[in-house]
Amino acid sequence: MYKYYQKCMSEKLLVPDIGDFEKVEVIELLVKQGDQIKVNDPIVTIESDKSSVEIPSTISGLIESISVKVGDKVSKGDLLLNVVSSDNKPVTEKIIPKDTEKLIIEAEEALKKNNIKEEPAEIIKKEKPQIIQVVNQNDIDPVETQEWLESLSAVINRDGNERAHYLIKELMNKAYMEGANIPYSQTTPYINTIPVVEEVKSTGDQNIERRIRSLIRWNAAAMVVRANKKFPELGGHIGTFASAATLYDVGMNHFWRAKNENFGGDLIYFQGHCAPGIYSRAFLEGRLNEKQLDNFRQEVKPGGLSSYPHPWLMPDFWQFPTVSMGLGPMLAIYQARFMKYLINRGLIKDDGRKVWAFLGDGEMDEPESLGAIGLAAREKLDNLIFVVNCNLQRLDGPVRGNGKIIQELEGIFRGAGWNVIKVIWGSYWDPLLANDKTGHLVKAMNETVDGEYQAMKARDGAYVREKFFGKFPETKKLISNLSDTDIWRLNRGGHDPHKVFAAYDKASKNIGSPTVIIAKTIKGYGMGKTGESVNTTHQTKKLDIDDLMYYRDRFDVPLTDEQVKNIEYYKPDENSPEIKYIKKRRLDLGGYIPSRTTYAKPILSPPSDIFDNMKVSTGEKQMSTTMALVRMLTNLLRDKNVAPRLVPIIPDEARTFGMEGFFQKIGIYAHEGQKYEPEDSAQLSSYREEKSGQVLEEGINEAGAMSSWIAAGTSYTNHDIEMIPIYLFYSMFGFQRIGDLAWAGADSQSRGFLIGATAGRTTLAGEGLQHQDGHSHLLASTIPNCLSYDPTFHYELAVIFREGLRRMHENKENIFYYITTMNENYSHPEMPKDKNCEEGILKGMYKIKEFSKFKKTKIQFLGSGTILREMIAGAEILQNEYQIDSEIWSVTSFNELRRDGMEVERYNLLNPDQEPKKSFVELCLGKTEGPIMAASDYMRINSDQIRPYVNKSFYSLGTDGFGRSDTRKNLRNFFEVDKEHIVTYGLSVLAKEQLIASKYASEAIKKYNIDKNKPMPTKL
Ligand SMILES: Cc1ncc(C[n+]2csc(CCOP(=O)(O)OP(=O)(O)O)c2C)c(N)n1
Ligand SMILES: [Mg+2]
Repeated sequence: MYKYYQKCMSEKLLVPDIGDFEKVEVIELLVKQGDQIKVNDPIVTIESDKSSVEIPSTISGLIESISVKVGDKVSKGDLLLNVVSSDNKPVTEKIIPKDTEKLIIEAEEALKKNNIKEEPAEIIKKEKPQIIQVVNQNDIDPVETQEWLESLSAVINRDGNERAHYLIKELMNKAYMEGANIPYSQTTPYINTIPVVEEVKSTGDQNIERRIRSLIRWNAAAMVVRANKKFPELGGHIGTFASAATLYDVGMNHFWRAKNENFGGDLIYFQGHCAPGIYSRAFLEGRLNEKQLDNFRQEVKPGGLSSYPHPWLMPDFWQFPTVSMGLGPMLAIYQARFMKYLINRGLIKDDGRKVWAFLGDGEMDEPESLGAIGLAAREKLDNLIFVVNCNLQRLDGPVRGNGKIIQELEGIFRGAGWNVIKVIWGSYWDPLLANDKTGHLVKAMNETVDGEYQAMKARDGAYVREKFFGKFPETKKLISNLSDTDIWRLNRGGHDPHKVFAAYDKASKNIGSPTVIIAKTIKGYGMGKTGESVNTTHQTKKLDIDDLMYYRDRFDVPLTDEQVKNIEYYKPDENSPEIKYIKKRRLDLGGYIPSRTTYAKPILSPPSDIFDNMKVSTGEKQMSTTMALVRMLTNLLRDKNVAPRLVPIIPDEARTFGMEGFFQKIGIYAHEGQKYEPEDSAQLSSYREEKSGQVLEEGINEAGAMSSWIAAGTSYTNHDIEMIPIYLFYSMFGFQRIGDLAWAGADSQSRGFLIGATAGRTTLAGEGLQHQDGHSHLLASTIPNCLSYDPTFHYELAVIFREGLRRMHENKENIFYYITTMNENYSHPEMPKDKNCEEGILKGMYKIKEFSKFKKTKIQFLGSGTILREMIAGAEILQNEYQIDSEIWSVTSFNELRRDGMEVERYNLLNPDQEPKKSFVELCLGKTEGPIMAASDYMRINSDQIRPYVNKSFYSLGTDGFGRSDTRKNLRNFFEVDKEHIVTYGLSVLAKEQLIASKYASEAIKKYNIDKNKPMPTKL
């Protein structure tokens, strides 16, 4: 830490090391003479052209005098304040930040003093004994091998597995030191991870649980078949849940605790295609009725059930949207991480809640599924459990026909540092494995590929006898006394409630790492010849009568043939042991799951004066809207309601956005704190990591940052605490990169801010094609509950942001904001005094300026973002050089204007007999004079959106085409949105409207060297 005070009558607080900056402006004094201050109280805010930072006090005491005023330029070492210290301890001498060079010199001196001679260590060349190494795998001394194995067994029996593991590790280390080539294996044999003797037994009533599970299976399948019988176009899936029923049931009956007044609740990410199974259970639990089941996938009329988990459509039921595969795993990881963040920041209590995510084995091929598993291990997320349902099939065919998905996943997860539990074989295999003295059964298991495993379950016992056990005489012998039916009964681990229970139990108790349970199942389990383990299982949504009969018999569902033919649901009486049991289990676990509730208190919006400094002109001072935003966030961190709830999320761009001041001020979240002294520890903006840090610095990981944003934006329901996530991304790498996550965030009803920083195709000058964003507003417009704004001036930003806080976090509206901010520095005017200005900013447009000297010819200019400034400049030229008047409108949101326009238009069409309503665009422009010209730093279609709502000639300019690096001036010329093009096109438009002669435009084309033959920028 920096300390800058010197011994004297009073203490002096000096400007600390502020990095590379000199003569930085003081923009705010946060204290006054006579104030009592404490260590860390902010004293002044200083601002360079890139960022603003508060300087905290390092002394407690009474301010005797202040030596700086707003507008002063200060550098390191300048005097800020004199303070009469209230510290009792004697004032120390000036403490100088650690000087690395000095430390090195001292260390070298010490070395010399101790006379340590740096002599080369004696290299002892050991003669390697000349032994003949047998390269092949054959055992050259089986007796010796047996002795080693017996010793190991003795250790396991006497001292347990841990000790055996330790000894093996030591042996391997020793062999490595001696130069042996240690075989590296990420995988273990193709058998269950938990040995039979260590399996914790379920206390549940297995018979009753099986009956319940059978009914859930039946009703789930019936729901899909009935819906498709009625409307074959509806679709649906039976095979996925059929393979996963046991995996869900064991969790529901024994592990997953619901949210209630005493407990925050476990969070379960259900695999999207399993939705029918989850509804089916809710039906037995009495949460859904038959009518609702019959409306599966028919949501337009109220009361239908959504095809997949969609919180937007079933807001009291589903918590997490998962059906876009790959998003669930990632969202679950960041959810678990955010839970720890809230705990470590002291915002929620640690009551051992877990996040469970159910995933398909095919889904694991999505890069996102595995993309964040390293983070989960690094952050020691032992509150996270993945269950990968390995039914060996995806939609078209096998997941890994030629390999083994379970082994592959084991290696990947173990390599990443996860606790891996494989649940491959069911209990019927236990005696066979116990009798496998020669190891040939395990060998056959290891060597059989998934394509074969799948094919076996599509056939019968005789086929398995021949193809699998027939591989070796030893395995053939093992099953010589089993019938084909017995062989067929040999079950897979994921269908065995005992094995699943043991795995869940172990996963729940694991400490220090996330757990993945990799369970082997059969796709379409029980569906018979049409649907079980065949390549078409995934698409099967109809079962014929024979299949239905087979399904009923297989699971002993008590329905008559007639009832089966009618595909009736089956729900036992309320007083039946099954219904009583299912309800009791959930009651004991705190309530029903899934369920979406919220008890979060609103966050009171900050008083409007917190933004008052953004409503006055910045005068000479130039700044970008990105910087204005950071200034605003710094102000917000002074509001006691808002400050603790802000979650700034950054994917490694804090310095680009001038946010490095936040590192010291609120710290970077790091679950282990900071184990090192940062290189820049002496500086004001030092990289400070802390267990209770507030900033989520995600590294170069937009998808991860977005997942954090969703976790924080839904904290009001998942943790009953309203948080305010603000994810600042490099505009192009935001919406475009994470579009599907943004959609999931919207479905999840996330509340918060997305900031597309350094935005605009021509405003982010040097970076080029892949950086310059000219379309993110269009992407944002595709999301119905996303409000997007492209402000130009700091007061617009302040008004929009405050309204966002009010609507989302005080009013609890399920909307979110996308705001673009830019990195072009300019001065910002005072907010217009017009009382309707704020309303206009929020609705999308307001008049910002008018040139009306000549009262002859007029044009309406509509501009957004930095291009608004080009318009103002162009309008000035038109006024001064061509005597053309204009009105200039700042359009903060074409998207919002279009939404309003659509709604009003629809109303008018539906109410032909009523007085037509006016859209906001029409209210603004209806009575104005002259044609309209709109422009933004985005594609023309951005402003074209309001074209239908103006009954005048409308022209638009924009930045259609690929970006490229150059200066802003050249880029705006290239895309034809600079003031010269605005003047020229303006004149041309007026000529076309026959308001002026065409010669003016022709002259302007020459004057400004506009090349008529240059192709459209979209073609360049
Ligand atoms: C991102 C994405 N791509 C494609 C799909 C379409 N789709 C739905 S299920 C499925 C196969 C799923 O296989 P798997 O993950 O193994 O799940 P299983 O049904 O076998 O449990 C596919 C391709 C989707 N839902 N999401
Ligand atoms: Mg699968």
